[in-house]
Amino acid sequence: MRLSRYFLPLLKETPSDATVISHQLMLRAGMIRQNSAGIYTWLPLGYKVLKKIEQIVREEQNRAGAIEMLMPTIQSADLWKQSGRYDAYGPEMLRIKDRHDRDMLFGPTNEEMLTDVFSSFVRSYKDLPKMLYHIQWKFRDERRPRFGVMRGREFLMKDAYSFDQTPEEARKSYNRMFVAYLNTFERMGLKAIPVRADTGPIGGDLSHEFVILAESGESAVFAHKDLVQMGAPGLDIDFDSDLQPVVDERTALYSAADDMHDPEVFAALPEDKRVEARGIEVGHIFYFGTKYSEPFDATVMGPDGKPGLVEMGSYGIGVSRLVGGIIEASHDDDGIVWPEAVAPFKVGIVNMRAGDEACDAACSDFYEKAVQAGLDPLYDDTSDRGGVKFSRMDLIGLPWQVIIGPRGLKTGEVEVKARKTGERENLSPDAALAKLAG
Ligand code: P5A
Repeated sequence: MRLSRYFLPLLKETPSDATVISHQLMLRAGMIRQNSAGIYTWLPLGYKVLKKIEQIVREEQNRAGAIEMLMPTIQSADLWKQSGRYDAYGPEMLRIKDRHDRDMLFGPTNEEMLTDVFSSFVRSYKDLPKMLYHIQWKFRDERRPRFGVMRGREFLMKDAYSFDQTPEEARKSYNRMFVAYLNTFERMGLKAIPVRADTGPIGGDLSHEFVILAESGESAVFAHKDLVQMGAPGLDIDFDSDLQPVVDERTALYSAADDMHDPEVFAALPEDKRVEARGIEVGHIFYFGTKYSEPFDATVMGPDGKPGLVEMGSYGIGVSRLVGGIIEASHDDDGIVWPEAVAPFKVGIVNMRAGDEACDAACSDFYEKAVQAGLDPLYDDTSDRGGVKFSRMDLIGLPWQVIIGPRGLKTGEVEVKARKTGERENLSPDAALAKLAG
């Protein structure tokens, strides 16, 4: 992409209503624009990151055996009256009337809808287990939308739902998602730790939040240091094997969100093993048994010929929240520092003297080759000053910068800068391309 043809509306001033760094940087870097409180337009740069995060989430859901589908954003209130959550959900639910005066709503989550769909098709235990998911916009009329996309009113969620015949089988589904989540967040360059959590309006009695540690985090987190330092199981893990030991290894170590925190147990840990921090909840998983299968009469015939209610769980990832969360975890004084896996472009090319024939030709050549090599470059071909170009590149945080100017051209070299470390290297254009493609 040539910057002169792109749409990258940067802000010079930090908007005063943005209190956390990720919100400030997303606005300044032209990633989002607020339309109403907690409702955002995803500008091209932000949208690209959102899509990359979404794709990683999708790949890891598929790897764990979940099946993608798509449910609507607008739901009938009848579903929620049937589960009893229509009144219970309160003012967070955006209630809508259609032209026939029927009660509709913009879905804050989809337990009811999928249980209803599922129960109208599935009859036998032979059809289980099943894990279905979609990645769809949700609406929650939050009392205090804030921190940009991290607590929006309209936000993108991946929500998966598991259906099993027995509690034991349901626990296996829970474990699959638990492991898939650890891998998912690690692929994004995040260290997300699973902490015991309260189930709130979703219900059930087994639940974990996945939190990344950050000063701006909304939830208090308490955890054993070894849990915080533990790596993810890895993408080669067999999801058909017994995952309980993998989950046990982590859940045996103390961890809790604020609402599940037990000060006495925590205090019993060795002092140097206690981590008390703030966290951003990027995922939340629930096992709630028959809470929704009961009101929707979602039963399957067992091997003994008797019908039984299906056992369910649901599993959420805040896809749009992650965009802010990753920036909270990865930035410096100059701007965003994207982990490569989610970067909007991999390489930024800076033309130090746009208008100079030799410089333009060298840049165009490098740009074309970078496109060919699949490096997804953003080429700053504008006539702005060098200093402006450098700070813009640093702000938007692409992992690599290639600086091409008249001085280097004399020796046949370009300068390659790593955004994260600031390390610079002079290389021939071909060597630079090889390095970046490697
Ligand atoms: C699990 C999937 C649920 O809704 N039902 C379907 C369950 N869980 S949850 O914890 O309430 O939400 C799942 C994740 O969505 C993100 N999230 C938000 N992101 C941005 N703005 C919001 N207002 C918001 N609310 C929830 C969080 O990452 C949460 O873990």
